[in-house]
Amino acid sequence: MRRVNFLMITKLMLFVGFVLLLIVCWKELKIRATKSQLAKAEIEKAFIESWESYVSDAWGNDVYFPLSSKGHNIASDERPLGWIIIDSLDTIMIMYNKTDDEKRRDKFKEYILRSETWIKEELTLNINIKVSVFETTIRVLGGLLSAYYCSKEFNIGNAQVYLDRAVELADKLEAAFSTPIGIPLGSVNLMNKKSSKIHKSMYITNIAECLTLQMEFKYLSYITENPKYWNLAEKVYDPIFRVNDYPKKWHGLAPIQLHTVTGKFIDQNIRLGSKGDSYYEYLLKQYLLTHEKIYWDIYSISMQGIDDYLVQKSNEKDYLFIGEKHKGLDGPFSGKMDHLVCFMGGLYAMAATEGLPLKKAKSQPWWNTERAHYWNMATELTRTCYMIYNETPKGLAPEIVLFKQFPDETHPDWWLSPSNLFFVKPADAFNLLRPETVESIMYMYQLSKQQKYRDWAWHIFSNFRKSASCLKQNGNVIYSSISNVLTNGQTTFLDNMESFWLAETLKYLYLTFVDDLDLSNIVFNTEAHPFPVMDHAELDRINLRTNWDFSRY
Ligand code: DMJ
Repeated sequence: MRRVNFLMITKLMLFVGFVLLLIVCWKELKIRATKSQLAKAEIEKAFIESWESYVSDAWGNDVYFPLSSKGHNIASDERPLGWIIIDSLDTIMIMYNKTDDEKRRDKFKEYILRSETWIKEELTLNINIKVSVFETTIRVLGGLLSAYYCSKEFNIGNAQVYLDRAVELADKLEAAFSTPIGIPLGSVNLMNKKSSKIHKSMYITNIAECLTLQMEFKYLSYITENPKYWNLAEKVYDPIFRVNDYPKKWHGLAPIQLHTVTGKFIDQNIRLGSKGDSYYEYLLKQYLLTHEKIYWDIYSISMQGIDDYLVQKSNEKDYLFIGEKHKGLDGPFSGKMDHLVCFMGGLYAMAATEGLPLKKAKSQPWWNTERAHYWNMATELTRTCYMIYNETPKGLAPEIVLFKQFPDETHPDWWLSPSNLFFVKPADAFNLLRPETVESIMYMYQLSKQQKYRDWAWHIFSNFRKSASCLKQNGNVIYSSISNVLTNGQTTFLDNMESFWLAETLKYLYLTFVDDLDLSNIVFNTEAHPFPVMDHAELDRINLRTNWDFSRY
């Protein structure tokens, strides 16, 4: 009898314990949900502050100096190109769609309609200036195309306005491709459609510039059913691969500079930072957008090259980082890592899962050791990039770090991180409000749903608010690049708010706290402008297909 009672009491206690545990978990989930709602609202507020200060100080201008309360255009004395308005528009549309606050929704609607009217009535693309083909494509063409997509998706504004301007712009950019083998020159004059060399003495371009146009041009072909744009963008690959015996000879890694007339690589400087980064990004993203297998294959070869030549672990604490090779694959390794490289965490995560939640991806027939390796790389690299923020006095990353190569390495003039892992040169200590780390954190959260990524995003956002913003006398709160993340105390501002703060950094931060984001049916271009994954049958119907094959070289 006693025994029975004891058993029953134990069972009862276990049951009560279980119920208590459920209550604690439920409460914790509720707290997290409330916290993430609050975070969303705070990021909306930061966007509104940044946007409204721009509107009151420099509406319409391409470049904004928030401290001096003025702006200017890319070409002085010329009309603006819509750099900031167009780059920001889809972030406003996303916030319009996802905000929990009705009053704010009205505010976002107002911003959208005002921008749309400006794009329709005031934007003049027929201007007599040379513009960077790359920057204009990723920011302006990309921004117009995603505004077209979001406008339809969220039922706000007039999508046709954006598409008309996108076609007009792409038809002007087309001139850049009229080189002997179709590799686009760096800049083009929008009025007389003459392309021009971006560097004075030679026709030099870089792999990021000429191979980061493909998503935008292909999506435009898809919407307009005009293959012209697809063909222009696609034909850049073949000559470069052919004349350089690529990817075989280079293990999928490409020197950053090349000649637009011959297509030949110019030097042996290999890196995933500036001038190299988005070449690798668009290999994977084209595969995700169009499902052309050729781009998965090249991406895969390149990732193997990165493993073999550019990846290292720090001497202590095992932080994985991606370095550089300045003198070819067989040359010495440099521990230099640009902040720009931090986009790779998110890219690896998308390569592992194709945008599906990790659990679901693991049950797909295509899940294999390669995918698992990409997920591991994503986890490790994102951890490193967050660590860099965490180490500096301002809690923000510098533009470039140099990982220690030997335990006793010293550089008296450089800053050494408290963990002893990396140096920062004085000239690299600035922060431009870049997105790459929060971009990777957004992917990691959305694909794994691990709370720590939301905590990291919130921490970085709080540091931006603390050290990269200020209340001006006129009552505007502004956000600006800062000159040094290595000092304690008051910030010195660089008086510049890059359009990617609105287009990318705040968007990725915001999306980290959104609950209903499906990353398997959209692909962000390199400036965080989302395009929908293209439908196979539609591609066949319009006759948009891959017209080249690298395996025969
Ligand atoms: C953005 O303009 C784009 O992401 C580009 O590809 C490189 N990085 C900047 C922001 O840091």
